[in-house]
Amino acid sequence: TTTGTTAVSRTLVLVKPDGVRRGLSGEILRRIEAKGYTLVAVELTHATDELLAQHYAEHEGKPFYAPLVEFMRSGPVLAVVAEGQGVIPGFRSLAGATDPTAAAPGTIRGDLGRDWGLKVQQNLVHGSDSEESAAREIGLWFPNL
Ligand code: RTP
Ligand code: MG
Repeated sequence: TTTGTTAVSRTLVLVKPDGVRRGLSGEILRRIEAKGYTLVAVELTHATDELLAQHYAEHEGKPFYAPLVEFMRSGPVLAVVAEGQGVIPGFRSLAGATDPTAAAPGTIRGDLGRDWGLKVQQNLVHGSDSEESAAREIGLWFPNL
């Protein structure tokens, strides 16, 4: 089991522009807090091309890269650092599968995500996928933390 002795860590969560536009920022923060994670930093920000290029460097060259960056530039995002035991995989469990139609009920994307008529990139949230990604992404979005 991963409970009990799991180290406290931090993850970067983004409420993407669709989530902010639809007024779901509070609901998403509520789910993070209700799980027992602590909010360390929260900032509403309009991401620059430069920041997004760094954030999504692993996806550069993929067919969905350009539409993804364009979508992420379409409005403000809520950048969040959340802390807790096992928060990196834990938040990914809360978020659910990348595709909102496949995401299980009970998850953020499963309960709230709408992908009909939309592209799969409009899936409400981002969550860091490893300790290395979390450290790198927190440094990009919160250089003063
Ligand atoms: P995230 O990074 O946003 O937490 O999501 P993820 O790990 O589940 O997905 P990832 O594979 O890292 O992809 C990053 C984001 O790119 C968009 N995407 N579009 N086939 C497609 O059109 C496609 N595949 C991925 C999604 O917004 C995904 O969250
Ligand atoms: Mg990812």
